[in-house]
Amino acid sequence: RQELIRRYHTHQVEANQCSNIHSQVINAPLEIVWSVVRRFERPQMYKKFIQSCSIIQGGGGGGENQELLGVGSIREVRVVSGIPATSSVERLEILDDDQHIFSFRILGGVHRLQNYRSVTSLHHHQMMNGKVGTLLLESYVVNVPDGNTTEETVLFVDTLVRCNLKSLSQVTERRALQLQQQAHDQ
Ligand code: A8S
Repeated sequence: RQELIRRYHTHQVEANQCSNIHSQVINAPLEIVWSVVRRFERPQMYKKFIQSCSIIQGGGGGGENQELLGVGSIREVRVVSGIPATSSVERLEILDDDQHIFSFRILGGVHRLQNYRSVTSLHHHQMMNGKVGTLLLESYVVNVPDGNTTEETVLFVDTLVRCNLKSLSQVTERRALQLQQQAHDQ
């Protein structure tokens, strides 16, 4: 695991860039969390600031199946109103179903986060109550925009990432409970 974390979450950070890593323990099986994280075409499943998403270029792995877009696919997301941004064009960089690693890069759009790249990895995690949950790690690198400090940029991005991870926890924990309930009812 440590080797994997070193490999995927160590970023080269240039002088005009900043970087950080977040962790989130989720009380849901890894398979459920992965089924949500891997859906490159549906970030709005848990990212509350994203209003809609469309694939502007499919690529790799999936063939005709929209659910299995591969590396190189490009999406355009529209951001909800009230945020100093309107859209973002993003490329799928890593989708590893064996090691549960997902990564995308921002190519353009109408916002200030140039050269944003993030990597998300999922790991099995023993919960306090003895159940198996998920440990999620998400790291990012991004340019510090002209006129902003590193601290401001990290604060801004961290706020968005934390919101996304909170929401991902809620969505997947709810889904895990539903599945448990269904199994129990049968
Ligand atoms: C993600 C992470 C981030 C998304 C940011 C940081 C963004 O979608 C929002 C505001 C911006 O200013 C930039 O995993 C951008 O999506 C909510 C439009 C890219």
